[in-house]
Amino acid sequence: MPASPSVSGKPATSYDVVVVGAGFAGMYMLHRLRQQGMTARVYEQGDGVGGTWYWNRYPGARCDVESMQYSYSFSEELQQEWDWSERYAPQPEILKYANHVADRFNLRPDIQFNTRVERAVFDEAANLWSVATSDGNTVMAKFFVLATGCLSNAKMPDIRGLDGFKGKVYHTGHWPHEEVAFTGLRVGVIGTGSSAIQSVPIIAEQASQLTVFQRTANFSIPARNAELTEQERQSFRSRYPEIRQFAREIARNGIYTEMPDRGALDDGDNERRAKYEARWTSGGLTFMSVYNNLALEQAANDTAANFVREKIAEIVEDPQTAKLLQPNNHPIGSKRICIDTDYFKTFNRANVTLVDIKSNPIEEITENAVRTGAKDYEVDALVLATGFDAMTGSVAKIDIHGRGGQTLNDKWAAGPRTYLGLMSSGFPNLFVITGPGSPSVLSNMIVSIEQHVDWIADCISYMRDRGLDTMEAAVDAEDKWVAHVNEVAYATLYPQANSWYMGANVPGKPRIFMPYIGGVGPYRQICNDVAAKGYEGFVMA
Ligand code: N01
Repeated sequence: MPASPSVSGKPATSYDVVVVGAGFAGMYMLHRLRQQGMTARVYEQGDGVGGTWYWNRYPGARCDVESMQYSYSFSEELQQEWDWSERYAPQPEILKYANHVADRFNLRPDIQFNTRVERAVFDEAANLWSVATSDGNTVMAKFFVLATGCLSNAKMPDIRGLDGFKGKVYHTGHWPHEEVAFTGLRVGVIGTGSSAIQSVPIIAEQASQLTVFQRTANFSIPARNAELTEQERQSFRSRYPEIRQFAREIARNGIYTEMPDRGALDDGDNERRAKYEARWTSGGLTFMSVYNNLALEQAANDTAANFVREKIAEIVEDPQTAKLLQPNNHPIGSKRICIDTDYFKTFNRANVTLVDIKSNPIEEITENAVRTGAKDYEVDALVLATGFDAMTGSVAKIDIHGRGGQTLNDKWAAGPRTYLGLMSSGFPNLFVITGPGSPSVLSNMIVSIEQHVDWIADCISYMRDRGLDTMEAAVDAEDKWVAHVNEVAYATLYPQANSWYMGANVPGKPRIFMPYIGGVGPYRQICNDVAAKGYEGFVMA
């Protein structure tokens, strides 16, 4: 066996498990491990818990999954006692919740903040991970768990001159902690994904002039956010057992909702329109659940896409702007559908301009303007709502060496390869929470996080009980899983879009559909079956 590279010569402290990230995944992982009497160290690069909700503090940031469902279910007391104020929780409230969880379960003593994990090397002689952190320390751990998040590596656009811009530049995924005041400023927003769609209406109210630079128009459904009444909260809480079970086992995306029993073309025009209208009025992500074939058949999808395009034309007063805002290059839902509060209406404001950078791309950013082929747009501040190097970006930032010194980045050079999205062969005892090849971003993240954490915790306990040292994905099981993930993805319309699901938003990134689209219920069943069969497809020693 070739010797593994060593990380540093310093004496190491030892833990059963090292976890990277103190977002919702890392926090629950720590809680479960401690319940099992294991020692764990969580490293978090921010100075607080909350992950996504720690970093994404842009105006209007809120979760697009309803608050009563976008919450932990592992503690009955927690879910009964926490009061969500609105149908969709705003970022500060979700962050407060994350902090509450950290305090309630006394997690902080085992979390080291302001520390990045930089390198991790599997020591084949000792069957231990050697983990080097940005504070210059190295620790050893039997298990190494990546709770690094799927949308945590903010992507700066590669635009000439950006560094020379004299005004302030903000990325939505890296927003300052202090209040950002746009009052009286000319602001440019680059990008029109979920982050822009949430922030544009708020920035428009503050800025003297807002220019939105759009490359690709996006489908968005009204959120219909509202305060929750105590009665609504109570009604939800009393039904939690049924709601949580449905979300875990039946709903494809981990969200409790009515399940469609027919396809879009099974209804006549009037009936179909009435159903879309009802979902448009009730608002939210479940718009795509009106019919059971919207993600599968182009003709069915067109009916929903046309409905939304018509709505945009109704809302936006200037016909040319309306046309530009109507998505026309991907099936509805094949990019993560957005939900908004008054996004399209914002373009009726006198101080808001939409610039089509598809036909006139941004050429450069000057000291005080965004320059397209057509003209210079003067701005005092720039908001980059340009998204993330999704799913693999934060994993790739850690220099991970598995068996034989192979790096995970080398292994994943042509796209991520995992078995069940949980492990990658050649990297023993390394687990990824909501990794590529699992439902993750196609689901209510907290449902998927809890499922993975429980599975990993049970697996670690199984190994401990049997005195096993290592576990890793078998190559053939991994190959079959990768093929299966691809097969189910290509049976849908999803791969048609240039989405971050496909890695298409990062130049040079392999074009692979990364999440598993088979649905959280079937996926959970597969994972449970694998465990019940003594972790079939994994090699344990
Ligand atoms: O990022 P995105 P996001 N020049 O990648 C454009 C979750 N989320 O932060 O489509 C010009 O969706 C890019 O254009 P194009 C949610 O899962 C959830 O908005 O590549 N433009 C696109 O318009 C979401 O899907 C919530 O042509 C450039 C935009 O920037 C995910 O996070 C809220 C460019 C990026 O859109 C990511 O959303 C927010 C360039 N060089 C986010 N580079 C909720 O829960 C990129 N763009 C509500």
